[in-house]
Amino acid sequence: MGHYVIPKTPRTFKMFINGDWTDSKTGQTVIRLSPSHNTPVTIIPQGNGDDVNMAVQSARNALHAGWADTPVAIKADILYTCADLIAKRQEEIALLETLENGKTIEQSLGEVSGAVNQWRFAAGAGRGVHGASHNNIGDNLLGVTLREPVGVVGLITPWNFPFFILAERLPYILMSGSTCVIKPSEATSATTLIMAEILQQAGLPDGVVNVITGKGSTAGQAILDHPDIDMISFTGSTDVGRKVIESSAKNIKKIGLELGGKNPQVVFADADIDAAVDGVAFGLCINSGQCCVSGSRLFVEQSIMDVFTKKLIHKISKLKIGNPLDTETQLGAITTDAQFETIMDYIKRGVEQGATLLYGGKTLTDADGNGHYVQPTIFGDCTFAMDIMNQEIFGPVLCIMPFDSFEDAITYANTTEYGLGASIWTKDVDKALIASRKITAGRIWVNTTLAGGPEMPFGGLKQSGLGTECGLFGTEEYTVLKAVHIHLGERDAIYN
Ligand code: TXE
Repeated sequence: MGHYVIPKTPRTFKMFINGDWTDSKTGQTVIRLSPSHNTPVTIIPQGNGDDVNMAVQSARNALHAGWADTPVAIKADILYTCADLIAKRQEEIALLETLENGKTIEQSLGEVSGAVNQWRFAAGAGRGVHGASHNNIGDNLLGVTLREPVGVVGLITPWNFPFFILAERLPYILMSGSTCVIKPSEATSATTLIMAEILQQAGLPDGVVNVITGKGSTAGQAILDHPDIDMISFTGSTDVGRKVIESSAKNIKKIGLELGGKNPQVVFADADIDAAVDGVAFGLCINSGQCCVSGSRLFVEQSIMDVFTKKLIHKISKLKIGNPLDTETQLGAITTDAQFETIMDYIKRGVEQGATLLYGGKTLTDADGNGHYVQPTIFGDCTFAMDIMNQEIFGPVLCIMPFDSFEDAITYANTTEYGLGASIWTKDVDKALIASRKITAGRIWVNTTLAGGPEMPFGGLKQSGLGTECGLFGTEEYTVLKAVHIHLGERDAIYN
């Protein structure tokens, strides 16, 4: 057992608007219980449309007051200071993340380090964003493209990786010169408010970043409906993603979406089986399966199906599930009651629709009856008609299906409306590269899974999203392009 403990009293937070720490206009708050311990851990203001209006106004003012025109070197210095401050507060941020989210403390610590890496990378990468010149469009015409900030961004984030997903977007938004209003998930708002404290301490001008906490249906929807927001960056469910698209119809705002996934793991018979077993187990169990790029469908070449399944079950049966504050724990709690019920409902439907439950399927609590834990669960005899095979479950539930040929493996991997991630396990370089080309997914891994860093861009294909985050594209995402046409020398009259 590590040294992490639940604080005796819940921590109270305020929202952040125009550099001020404030309650919501209605004064309402919500107490967040740790999903692992059933104990109050944070008290968060419940903002709504009035608070959103103030935040949008302050983001608009800050844009015109000079953030857009601040030299990138100054912006980058603020981001580097943020990175240092995040690193200093790593333990505090990780503890809050685990208390609100239920993920293991080891994972939270790793995500805070990953966030530091993102803030540092974005600071440097964002300085290189530039337009181009066109010197070949005519003797007397020179073209120049200008990249400009998109403007005020509404950033809506989910509960599965609250601090890390923020770090994949916010520093890039800031380097673009845009300003923003953030609405974190109502279940996990604390670490976003800590990020606002850090930004203020690092010298970010008032109003550039504002954080409104509250429900998706009120505060979130008010952001979507606001006529003075230029772009929505949304990460969450496909259903709310559709609402974001609808909201764009009102004022034609730009949108960036990262939505669900039903990601294939494809294991060929020539793969390093033990490495693939470990990768498949990790892809299934990370964040208790509440991960958009979880490997939730496994396609295994028929000749190794039995041995692979046995080894996989053996591996996941050894994983330690329980109190996420214990540094030995490998699977923490399911974050929300609603998500817990969704997962258990899918498991029930899997059995009802004829899949064979090969392992797991049970729920666990601690000795006091607290906590929503779900055993990693494996289903065999799956068909594409089953709900568990074609819908995002967002829990540690894996569907296995054998394949006979390379062509079948590709067809099966692509039999989904989603296109977020895919992993391919083989020692044959041709198979690996051809499969990488043929599988439709924004992120592909070969002989590994969920590896990466801020240098690599990502985005969802098909119904998994729109736009590209991180890498050298991460800042461009939050810009617009303007084309300037410059006439050189004397201009011939068109009308004589
Ligand atoms: O997501 P929501 P939920 C998937 C996953 C999960 C399902 C439901 O399959 O089971 O979504 O999770 C805000 N206007 N993912 O219900 O509701 C909300 O407050 C504006 C995949 O929690 O989409 C939160 O801040 N905003 C995913 C954010 O949207 C609204 C991560 C996400 O919540 C809103 C999370 C509205 N009308 C869930 N309604 C991923 N891609 O990683 C809600 N929100």
